[in-house]
Amino acid sequence: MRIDRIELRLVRLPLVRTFRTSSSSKDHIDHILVRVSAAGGLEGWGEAASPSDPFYCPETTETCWHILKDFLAPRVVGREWESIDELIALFGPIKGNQFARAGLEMACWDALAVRDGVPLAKLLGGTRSEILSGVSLGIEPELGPLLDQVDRFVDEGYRRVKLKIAPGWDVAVVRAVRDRHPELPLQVDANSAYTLGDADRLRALDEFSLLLIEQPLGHDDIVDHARLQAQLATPICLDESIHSAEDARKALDLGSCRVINIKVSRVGGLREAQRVHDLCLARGIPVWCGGMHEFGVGRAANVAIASLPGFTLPGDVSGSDKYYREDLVEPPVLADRGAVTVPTGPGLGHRPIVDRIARQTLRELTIDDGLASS
Ligand code: OSB
Ligand code: MG
Repeated sequence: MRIDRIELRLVRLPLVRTFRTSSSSKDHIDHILVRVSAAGGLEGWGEAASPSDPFYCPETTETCWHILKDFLAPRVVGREWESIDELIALFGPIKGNQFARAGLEMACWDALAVRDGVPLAKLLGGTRSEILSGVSLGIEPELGPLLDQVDRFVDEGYRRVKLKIAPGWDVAVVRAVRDRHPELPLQVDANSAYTLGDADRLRALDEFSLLLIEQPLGHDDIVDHARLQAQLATPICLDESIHSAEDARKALDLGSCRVINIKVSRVGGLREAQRVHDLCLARGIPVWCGGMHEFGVGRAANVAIASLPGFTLPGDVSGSDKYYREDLVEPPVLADRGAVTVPTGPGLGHRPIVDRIARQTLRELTIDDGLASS
């Protein structure tokens, strides 16, 4: 395979509802779509799903643009590779910048799968025909609107609910949801808002039979998480701290978590996501697919990876109507009673709607033979 041209597009979509976490608030999402082209009209699509601000992780939309434009794309354009591992080898000494890598790698996986006429899920080793999906609900100004959303998504059949928490929006909120839905599979996500000094407060969550507590402590920590896990009955799940299968191994060896949230973009792509999955499967650690409010392209990749056998917990890959009035792919990714069908067509299995993407594009750039042009 040889990619002759890489197109980057900064695309904006308004969210149907403002989304607040312990560290940020958003009413629209800017992601970079990556389109790779090869001989014979072959193409592939990817999505660099970085937040626009460095409040979840150090990367931003602009760092992704920079790394894609100046380092990743020029190393790939015009070069021959056969397997994804050979493609990744072209990235060479570039460190970190997982969201940027994931965007380009995803487009190359899609191109490979389309060329070979196989669904991306199959190429990745997926075994499921549908994935189980939950919803992630942001912090609200008041309890009422949160409870209304919980009721609505439970009615729609979503398989579990995740509540964003922060100091001051935690025990009472979880109690209110649990009182209303005693049997609901429920979990919480702190996005690094606590410290070890808050262990008593976090232990107070043990009485609500939560599936897990996601990333209570520092975004880059696995040591204090091990100390905290030893004091909690509820399993800790790591998100922000895990950027690779090596990180996952170390966290599991230390006892820092009992569950891992696999995000394709946070670990730098589908290949590394497979590796984290394989490690966890071998060690009996349940995983689930996290999300970054992906548009249809990245969402389709999430569906594909979540079809692997170790994804035994419902993920954050909800139907795109939870986020966007109109998505950018056809058919849209939809959940039916909390299940999303894994497509059987070649590649991502959801076709990008090019004119809609063009309408939502804020900036675009083409890289061919190593040179950028707007
Ligand atoms: O921590 O999982 C997170 C969204 C943006 C940044 C971080 C996170 C999230 C979510 C929403 O929880 C996941 C989704 O519905 O796509
Ligand atoms: Mg999280």
